[in-house]
Amino acid sequence: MLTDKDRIFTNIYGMADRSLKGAQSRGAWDGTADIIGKGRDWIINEVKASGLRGRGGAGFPTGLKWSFMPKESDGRPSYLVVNADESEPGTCKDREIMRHDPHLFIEGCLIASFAMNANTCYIYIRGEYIREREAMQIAIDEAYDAGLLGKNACGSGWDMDVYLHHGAGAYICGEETALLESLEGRKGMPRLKPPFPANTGLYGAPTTVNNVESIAVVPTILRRGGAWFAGFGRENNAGTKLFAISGHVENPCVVEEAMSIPLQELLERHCGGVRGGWKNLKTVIPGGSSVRCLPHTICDEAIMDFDWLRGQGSGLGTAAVIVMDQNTDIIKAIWRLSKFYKHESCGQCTPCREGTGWMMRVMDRLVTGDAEVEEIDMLLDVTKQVEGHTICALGDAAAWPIQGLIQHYRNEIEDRIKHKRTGRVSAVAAE
Ligand code: L3W
Ligand code: SF4
Repeated sequence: MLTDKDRIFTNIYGMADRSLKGAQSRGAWDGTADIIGKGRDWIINEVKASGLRGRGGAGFPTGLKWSFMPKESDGRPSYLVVNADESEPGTCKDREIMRHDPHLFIEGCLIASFAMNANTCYIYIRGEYIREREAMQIAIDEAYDAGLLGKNACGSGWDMDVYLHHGAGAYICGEETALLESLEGRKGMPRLKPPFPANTGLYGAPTTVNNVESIAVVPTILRRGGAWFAGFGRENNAGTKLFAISGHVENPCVVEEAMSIPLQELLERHCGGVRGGWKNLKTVIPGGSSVRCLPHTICDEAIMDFDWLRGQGSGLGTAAVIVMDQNTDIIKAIWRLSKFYKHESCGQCTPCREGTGWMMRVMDRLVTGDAEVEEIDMLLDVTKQVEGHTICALGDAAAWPIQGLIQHYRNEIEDRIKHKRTGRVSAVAAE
């Protein structure tokens, strides 16, 4: 259980002053030049020791990712690119950092850029985040005016520039290589990996792409020590974590908690519990929309971390916890996600381009009950044809929610088809 003194984001609800002065009074930019003075290897080793895993969805170890960057330049520049294109349905944690604690994030950009030998950092911010980009630009300007960015940033001897780039509203630009394409001025379409960005990234140069939260926690980790951060959560699932909880809870919120907190405790401590009580819970999508849902029986024991949720066939993803109570039409909820993924597919690979359309059209029929029972297995088969057969993770993301629906709620789908035949379709499904 996290106490206030353990929290990294002390202004997540925007109650305090987010300006440079306010941020400094809460500890931001404290001893930054000294941290940089300890050198690249020290920073990367400390981030490795913290156990920090990427907060954008995949959970790749951050220190390890940084260590892939070349130590010496081969003539090409190195870049840090921060993925602030937060578009995963249900996810709004990076938004709160950028709105209310932008200086911690910018300080993290400086330290991470130094650690990776990058003099330039691009922040790719979601196009719809207009207030957030205003807050970020004000904070960046304040940091330049105070000598914290630019030439000899913070008096550290390191030159570093930060540029804020506005996205234009495509979900796929949150995929790291589509983001790089978009940043280069092209249509946001994922690239084949390998090569990974650490070898060939922005403008063909070594690049690390990190999520906003991954970068924003770094200054505090380095001030308090990697071992401090590693002390929260479980082995391989360390640290504090922002959870964005939405749906059928009394008080939806974004909250920083220790990794591996039980789901029930998370909802009851911070959200006033499930609407109508824990017994009224039907299902939870624990990690943004791109993972399989957990039925009530599993929610009773659920631990909110990468490995536990992966072990259940789901995932922590972006830690956007979408709660649905017994009144929810789960078929319709997953149908809506199918529509989203079909719309957001960039269309360059066949299983995703054709498969998302197929899946959505079958879901169209399942949601109204106008399908044959055999189509459930056919749909499952289509999801398996898409999963693992595409250039980027969007194909998997479209397949997994449907697989979760069929795995846990097949009876409900069959009932709807049978009831439709007998003229008894629920009011919700018929809307
Ligand atoms: C060098 C290797 N680098 C992996 C790097 C790679 C990337 C990171 C993770 O994200 C997730 C999905 C959803 N040498 C490397 C290497 N890397 N092996 O590590 O890579 P990967 O491929 O595991 O995942 P990914 O494709 O980057 C997919 C989640 O993202 N998701 C969520 C999207 C939305 C948001 C948001 O709104 N904030 O993030 C959508 O699918 O959970 O697991 O940097 O280069 N050998
Ligand atoms: Fe584009 Fe979908 Fe292929 Fe990703 S999986 S590259 S979104 S068509």
